[in-house]
Amino acid sequence: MAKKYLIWNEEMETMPREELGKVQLKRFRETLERVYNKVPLYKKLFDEAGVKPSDLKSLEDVAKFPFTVKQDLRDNYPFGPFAEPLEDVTQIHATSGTTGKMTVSGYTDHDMKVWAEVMARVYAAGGTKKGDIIHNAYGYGLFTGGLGFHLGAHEVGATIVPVSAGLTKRQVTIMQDFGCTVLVCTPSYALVLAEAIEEAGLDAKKDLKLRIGFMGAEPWTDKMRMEIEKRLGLEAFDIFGLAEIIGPGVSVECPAHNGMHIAEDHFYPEIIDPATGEPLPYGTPGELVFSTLTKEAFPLVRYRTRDLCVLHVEKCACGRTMVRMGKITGRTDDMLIIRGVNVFPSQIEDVLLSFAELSPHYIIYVDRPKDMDLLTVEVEATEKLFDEGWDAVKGMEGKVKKALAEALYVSSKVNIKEPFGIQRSQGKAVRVVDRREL
Ligand code: DLL
Repeated sequence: MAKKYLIWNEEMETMPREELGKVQLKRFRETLERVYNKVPLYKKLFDEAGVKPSDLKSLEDVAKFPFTVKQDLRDNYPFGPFAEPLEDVTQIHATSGTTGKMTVSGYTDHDMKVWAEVMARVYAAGGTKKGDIIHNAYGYGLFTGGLGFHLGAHEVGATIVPVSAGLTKRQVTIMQDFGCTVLVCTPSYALVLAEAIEEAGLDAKKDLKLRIGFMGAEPWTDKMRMEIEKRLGLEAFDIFGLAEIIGPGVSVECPAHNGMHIAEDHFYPEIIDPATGEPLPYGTPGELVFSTLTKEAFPLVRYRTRDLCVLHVEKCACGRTMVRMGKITGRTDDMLIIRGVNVFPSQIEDVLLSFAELSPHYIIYVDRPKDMDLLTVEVEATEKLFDEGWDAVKGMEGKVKKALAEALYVSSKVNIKEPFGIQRSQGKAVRVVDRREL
């Protein structure tokens, strides 16, 4: 490839896989010792499963060890899973806890260095360097997005503008006046910003200096990426992470755009069959499981993320040897079962974004009138479609309904709303409202 890629840590990121395996094995053993001796939760889990840290003779033995699940963390809320005394924990984050108790993550100084390192790899993968001005619209606070991107910016020596989420009009002014070159925010908020830029009468390509975007924290499709790139005039990179493992920085897309490279020297990935827990080979879709290899305060062994994706090990054009994960196609817990058929929101997004007459804002409702599941997709018309009138909108509803039925194998109701008829989000977008349990 003609393009010269930036790699932050050549030694680790391009390490031959055999050598990497040795590093992983050594670090995995250390982590097992650490959790077994320091975290009562793991002493119990390992004893119940009849395994000891010394049973890990090769990476093939990983599958002998028990999984950790979110409920384990909730049962030991807040600090039970920590392996270091609280006085050595220098930063704490937590997930929102919308589906139960918050999950709390702790970091020692060493863990903060690991986080800064993996976030520097993220920034470099997209070509960020000293001289870049980063507009950080991820939320600052207990959410790991804002502070994770902040930390990495210092590591690469770029200038960080800690805007955080909200006050969208002001964000546009800041981007323009400060000459921001890198935008980091959720993909749904990137679209909100694109709209605000257009509303202000600006053309992102001419009036702004954005070159690169790192979008993540929620699922998005490649079609959504193209839409964001076109409207914001930047190259968008998918970035993945979760608070339990470190926050953003677990994996990131490189300019080859064929998956997200996992920082495998710090996070050990596996794919399992979500129903049986059996490990699956590379190339097979399943649930993503991570073990941390270098974390001190909050190490995790075989943590079930509930995210669904595929891992690829074939060499990448960018030179990195680290495994790539495909886009998250859904979660084991956001998969909708509609009249017995498995439906993922990403499949619906894919169909909606293939229509130029629709704008990429949508929400999915599931109801159960008369004991029968009803899937309703609400999506916005573009100004152009809306101006064509009622008949055009109704005709389009029929076309979308047909395309959805072909892609999902279930029928749905489609409501096309007026422009701005769907509520905008500032952080992670709520795409699915399942009203069946309510
Ligand atoms: O969302 C960390 C993050 C911040 C990642 C900023 C990227 C950018 P949590 O709040 O713990 O952490 O949520 C983790 O979000 O298990 C996935 O279901 C989802 N998720 C995160 N990144 C992506 C992505 C942050 N790129 C949960 N694509 C994860 C799809 C993502 N889903």
